[in-house]
Amino acid sequence: PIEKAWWKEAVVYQIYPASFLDSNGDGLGDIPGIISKIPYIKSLGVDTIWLSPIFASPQKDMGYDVADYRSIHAPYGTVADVQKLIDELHANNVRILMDLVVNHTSDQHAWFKESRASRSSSKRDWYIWRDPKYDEQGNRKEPNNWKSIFGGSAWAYDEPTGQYYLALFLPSQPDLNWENADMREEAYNDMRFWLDRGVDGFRIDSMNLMSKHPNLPDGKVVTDEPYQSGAEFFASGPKMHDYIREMRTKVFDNYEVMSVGELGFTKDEQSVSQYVAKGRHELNMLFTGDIVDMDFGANGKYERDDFHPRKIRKITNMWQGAMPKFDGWNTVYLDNHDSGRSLSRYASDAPEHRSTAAKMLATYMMSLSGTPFLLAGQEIGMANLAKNYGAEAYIDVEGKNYYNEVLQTRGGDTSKMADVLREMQLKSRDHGRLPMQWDDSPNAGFTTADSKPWMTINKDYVDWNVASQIDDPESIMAYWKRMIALRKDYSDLLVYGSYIPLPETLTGEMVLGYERYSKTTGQRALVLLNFSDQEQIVVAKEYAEYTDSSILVSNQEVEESVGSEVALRPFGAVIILKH
Ligand code: ISL
Repeated sequence: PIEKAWWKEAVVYQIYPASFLDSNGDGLGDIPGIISKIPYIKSLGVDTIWLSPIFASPQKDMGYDVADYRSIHAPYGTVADVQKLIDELHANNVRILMDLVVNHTSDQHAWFKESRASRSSSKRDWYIWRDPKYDEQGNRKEPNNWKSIFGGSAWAYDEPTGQYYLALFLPSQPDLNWENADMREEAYNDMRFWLDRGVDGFRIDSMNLMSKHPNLPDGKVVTDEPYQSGAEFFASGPKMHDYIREMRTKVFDNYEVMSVGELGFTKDEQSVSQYVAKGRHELNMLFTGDIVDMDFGANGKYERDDFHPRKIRKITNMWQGAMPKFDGWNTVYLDNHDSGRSLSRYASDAPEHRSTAAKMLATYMMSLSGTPFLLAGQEIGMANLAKNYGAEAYIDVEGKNYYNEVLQTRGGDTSKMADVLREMQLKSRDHGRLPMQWDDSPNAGFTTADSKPWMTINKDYVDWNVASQIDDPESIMAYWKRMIALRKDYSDLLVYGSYIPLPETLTGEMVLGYERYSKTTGQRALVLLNFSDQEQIVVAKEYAEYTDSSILVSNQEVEESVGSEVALRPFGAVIILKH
């Protein structure tokens, strides 16, 4: 049987600090705002929060560009405020994960300022500097053809010292050189700084980009664009596992740390297993990106590719099946601050379906093996900005860069951008960062009525907000609370039980179905999730053993006892427990 652990049973609530609650009317969420909502967080039944970065930062990438790991972005509060947050969470038995962004820093970090000061700086080698190349005409060129994840070259030229530095995200986010042992030690000290203050763990940003291929070779040419991905040479590089093990033995093992690595580009079972297989002594769990990429095109995020339930079946079956093979553990999530809301992309935010669809997704997340992470707002069915918002509503750098790149190729003609806007309406990172909708007062109770929120507030807050759901037993929020409680009550089955996929031939292509089984308790459950806006009938003949079983939970009206057929209404979900 799977070894039990608190971090396997945890239910994590992701808070995007800028967007949770503004306590001082400056239009930006803050730490005191989060502290004031601890009773609310607790009432949901979640027991851990993950805070996206709150550190001192010029905010070129919303804090994923850290200028000082030991101080707090002033509008969010102070280190003392964060200490109070940690202590009050702990007093309520809620743990806290911080976002650890150590693949890169801000160019405003003292380390980088020193590094760029001169070629002979003692910190020169803390970042990745290379001489220019020159073409036949003698024009200066980047050291290789890698493309930045946010567009353009992955190299930025530093005029005064005549070299390029590597920056896989923005030019203002230079990549650290993990080969340098002094740099690693300083990063470990910063981690200890927060662990000593009681932080319970880290979500490690862009974790598998920390080790690059030492020769930084050109990426494989697959497009006719000037820059190519190059990810094969910067993701899960040769020293990746050495670094994680060192971080573990030197830092994490001295505390009770929960570690969650963000894995980009690495998708195959074999490579993934190396990060979390028991016995490797590396990470507790991972975010593999495939679940938030299901409607991305083959050539990039903003290329059209419709979601189909077959995709979630494939990814779910793959990871639920893989982890037990190597005694690994994973996360379960559908939303984060880098994506559109799953409700709008994989289910439906149409008024007639919204509540049922949000509950169906909750049923999915709470009935799988792995540690669930929900993004604040999921519990009230927050959705993407609607189609009638124009380009100006989108402010995130990734989407904006892409929009402007395409706009340029279309001669700056904004009337030709409808296709791009359509994709942004589904996938822009802004949707995951919309301010929390607390009530139906002006500015949704996120900030004072007369202040200007940092980010568009979705007009649908009038109908979809915390206040309108908190006392309604039929609400999405009530359903989430029930699901979270069920997961705890049935942890042998829902957290630790085995996962048995149901074939598409049995469920039909629009329904995701699986069984959970606990050897320890003998409990068995059938989970059926309708990912379509049509009624679906699942003939569960082969599962006749369910005939006299009862409905553990459902988002639709169902009989206490089912026969050999289960009728799922649009976006219907049901968990049937065999006694
Ligand atoms: O956001 C993405 C696609 O839209 C991803 O490619 C994302 O950039 C990647 O998963 C890494 O994300 C993390 O690091 C970035 C930061 O911008 C993201 O917010 C963060 O989650 C750089 O620190």
